[in-house]
Amino acid sequence: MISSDKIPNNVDLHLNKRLQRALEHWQPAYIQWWRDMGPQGFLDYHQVFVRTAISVDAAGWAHFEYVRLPEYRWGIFLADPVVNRTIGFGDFFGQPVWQEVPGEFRNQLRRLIVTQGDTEPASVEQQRWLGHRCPSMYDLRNLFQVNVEEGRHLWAMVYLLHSYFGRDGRDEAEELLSRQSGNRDKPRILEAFNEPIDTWLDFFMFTMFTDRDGKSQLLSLAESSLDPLARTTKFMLTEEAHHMFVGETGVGRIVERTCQLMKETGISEDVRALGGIDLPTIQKHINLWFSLSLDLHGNEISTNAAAYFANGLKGRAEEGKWSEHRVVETTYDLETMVEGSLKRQHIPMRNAMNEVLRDWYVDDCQAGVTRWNRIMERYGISDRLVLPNRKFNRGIGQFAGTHFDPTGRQISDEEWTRRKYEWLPNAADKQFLLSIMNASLFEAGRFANYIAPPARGIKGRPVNFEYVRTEM
Ligand code: BYC
Repeated sequence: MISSDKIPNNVDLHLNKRLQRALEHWQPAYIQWWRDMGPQGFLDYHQVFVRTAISVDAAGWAHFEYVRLPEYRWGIFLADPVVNRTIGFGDFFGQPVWQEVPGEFRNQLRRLIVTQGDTEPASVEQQRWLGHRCPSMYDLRNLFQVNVEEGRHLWAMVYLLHSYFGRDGRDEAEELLSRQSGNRDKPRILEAFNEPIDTWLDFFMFTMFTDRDGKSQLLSLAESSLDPLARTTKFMLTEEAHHMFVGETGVGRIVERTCQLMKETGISEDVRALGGIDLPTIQKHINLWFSLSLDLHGNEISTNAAAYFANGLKGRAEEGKWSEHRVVETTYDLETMVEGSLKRQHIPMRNAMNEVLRDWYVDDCQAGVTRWNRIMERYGISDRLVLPNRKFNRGIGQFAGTHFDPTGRQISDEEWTRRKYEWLPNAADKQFLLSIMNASLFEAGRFANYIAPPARGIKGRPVNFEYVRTEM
């Protein structure tokens, strides 16, 4: 059960006074960060209908109430331990999991936890102005739910840093509040978390594609030999699912509205003239956020990934579904770049673990895109949305520095420069989106013209429920 302490937790924090004091010392800095970098304009006079964890089992943690955002009960929640759990992969396969950090893996683990932790506040920073352009009260509430849970995920990583990494961990926890998304001098660690998210199309694409990287990375960390890391990330995954729901249904509702506008006026009519978002613009945003999120899986050939796997620190998604867990002999048939040309190579499977996770990720994304296409099918529209080839627009890994079109055809620098904005959003696209999102629709039950209402509301409430209320 979760305590009602100053820092809600299910880790018996009160029994470890030193840790409790350290976290209580970090807490005001966190709240200050939330005030400075969290959802701007909605911190003091609004109450939001959000869910808060009251226990980690399926029934107990989804407790809903109106909350002022700075008073959200962020805390430390770990999934229940698995009795006699053993390491599921790598060189230590079959040995008991670790409850403490082994000295020889300290740096690797710290690095993984810091990288994971850094993405959480980054996403809140990226999204902090979106409330002023929300398409409905329902969507505003979903944005804030995502934001408070990303804040909680930061708490999850800070708990691990404080508990297991001593002085360095405390320093890292402070650094997590001092880097800033998009800041030239102190940027966030991974590139996709420095991109601005100032339209709701970007937000939905981010929660669809980038939060899904969150899912694949958390699934692989949930297999970790460091048991507290595995249990922490396991509970984070239950929260992550809602974020992807927001992204997938958000884009789906935009696609649906676009289909309606296309039907109303004849298929070839320009949807933009009617204040909707045309399919080519939606496709460009898929191209952008999918490729940025592919980069988040790291290099196709990675000695870091091989070491993480060997040491049992970070596995594959759903490791239990694989038949062989040491992975010493097998190879991965990988497309690589050699002196500017594509070449297939067999590389040791452990070195390809980033790519193995990326395979899982691409399949999971494809399932979502297929569901969007069913909406168009239902409306009798023959256009289809697609994922670009995974070599397209890459900034990390084998294909960075070489250009490919969305079908995966290698192209020259000149063709890329000339045609880039056929495939990716340009300034005019951004301006158009901002023009149809120029004010917040803060009225229960009303939706912006470019998005269809959801099929149902939150937690049995109607779609026109007052999901965010203003205090008088
Ligand atoms: N941007 O061997 P490589 C989420 C660096 S999202 C910039 O391929 P590795 C969320 C790399 O650091 C999930 N730099 O790297 C979603 C290394 O640098 P050094 C977040 C990059 O370690 C939405 C060098 O390139 N969780 O939760 O195998 C909202 C060599 O690279 C990037 C995690 O990421 C990049 N994209 O793979 C909120 C899990 N990629 O050492 C939250 C933890 C690579 O040479 N992180 N580099 O200076 C990891 O597992 C790994 O760090 C990565 C990178 C998979 C990210």
